Amino acid sequence: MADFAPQPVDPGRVDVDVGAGTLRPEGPTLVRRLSDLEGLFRDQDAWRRDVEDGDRVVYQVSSSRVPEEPRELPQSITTILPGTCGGELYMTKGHQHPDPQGEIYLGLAGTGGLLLHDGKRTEWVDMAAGVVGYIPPGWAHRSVNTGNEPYRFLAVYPGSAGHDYGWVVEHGMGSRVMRTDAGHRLVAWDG
Ligand code: S6P
Ligand code: ZN
Repeated sequence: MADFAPQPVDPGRVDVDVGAGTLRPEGPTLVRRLSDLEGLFRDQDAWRRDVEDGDRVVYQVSSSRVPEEPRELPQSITTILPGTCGGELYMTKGHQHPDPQGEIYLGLAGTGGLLLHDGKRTEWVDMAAGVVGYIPPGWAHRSVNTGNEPYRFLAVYPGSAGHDYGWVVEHGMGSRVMRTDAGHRLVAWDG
């Protein structure tokens, strides 16, 4: 893999390949499998079975070359595959920005949702191509694929925001998003 050590990026154009879910010039790509989401799905027995039964890819994050450095605005495309684990829809791990700063998501393909939690309140934004989801400072966020096709979105966030995954493990996300015959529904978090 090439070395993507932080370095200043000249002004320029970034091409969004909506079909491939990549940005060019291309930075690092991160792949998250079920085994990377330990302790996050409610049904841990189902999660263990699914990990042993192929450990499917749940999502992928492809970044541009803009570094996660103060005052920069990195971009990435997340693609969440369709699927469920114990009836819970495939989702990202979810995180809080330790340095509370806003972020925007732009839906590119498929259907999904943006689950937000500030420790007390929980909000849900339906996402599709052309929709901007706004994440205010201080709101933990998790993305969910609610459809039968890959759900894909572009994220733009402050380079100094950081990513705290422990916050979600400690505080939860307020709701879980389950598959139903009609689509999906939010159910109360059970810790
Ligand atoms: C970064 C932004 C996204 C997520 C990505 C994966 O601030 O919110 O690029 O990193 O959707 O989610 P997670 O929760 O595994 O980082
Ligand atoms: Zn974020």
